[in-house]
Amino acid sequence: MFTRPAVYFIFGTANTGQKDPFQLLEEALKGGVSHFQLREKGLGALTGQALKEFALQCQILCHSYNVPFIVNDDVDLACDIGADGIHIGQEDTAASAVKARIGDKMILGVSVHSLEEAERAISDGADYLGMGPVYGTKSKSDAKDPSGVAKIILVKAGFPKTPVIAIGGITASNAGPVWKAGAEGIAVISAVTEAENVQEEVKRLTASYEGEYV
Ligand code: TZP
Ligand code: MG
Repeated sequence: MFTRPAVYFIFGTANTGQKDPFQLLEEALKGGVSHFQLREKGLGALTGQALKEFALQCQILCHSYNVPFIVNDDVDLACDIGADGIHIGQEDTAASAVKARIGDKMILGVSVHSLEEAERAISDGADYLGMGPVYGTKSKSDAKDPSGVAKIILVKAGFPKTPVIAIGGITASNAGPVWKAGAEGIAVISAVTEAENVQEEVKRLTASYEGEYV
C-alpha cells in the first residue's frame, strides 16, 4: 500500500493557482505519483455539490492511473463517493470514530507529531502516519514549527511496521534526510503544483530516494 519510495501528491483548488487542476493532476499521475489526496481548504474552497463533482472527477482520473484517491478531513465526502482513503489530523474527528465508520473498506491516515500520538493513532486503526512539517512550508497557514526528521526516526524505531509519510517543505533536493530517517514516502504540495515541468519534478522526487537528482 505504501511501497518505498511513495510520492504522495496533495492539492486543493487553493493550491493550483492559474493551472487547470485536472491537467495538473494528470501530469502528476503521468510522472508517477503513488497516492493523491484532495485537501480542499481555505478561502474560496469548493463545498457541497461542486466539491463532490470535483472530487469524483479527481477520483476517476486517479483510478485511470491505478492511484488511490484519498480525501482530507471530510469523512462524509469520502464515504459518499467511495474514496480509497481518508486522512485526518489531531483536530479532526477522532481516528477511533472514523475507523468505526469505515472499517477496513478504506485506508486511514492520521497526522501525528509525537511517539504518543503515533501510538494512539496506530491503536485506533491508522494504516499510515503523516508526519511533519519536516521543513518550513508556505502551504499550510497553521503549520507547527518545522521539526526536521528526528521525530520520524523516533516513530520508525517504535513502530517499524507502520508506514510514515513525511510532509512539509519537501523537495527533490532536500528529501534525502527524510528517506534516511526511514520514511516510506514523501507528501508534497508546492514542489509539484509550482513545478515548471510537473512530470519531470515527480520523477525527480521519486529518484531522490536513490539520490539520483540530489
Ligand atoms: N501538513 C503539514 S505541512 C503541510 C501539510 C498539509 C503542507 C505541505 O505543503 P508543501 O508545499 O509541500 O510544503
Ligand atoms: Mg485536518
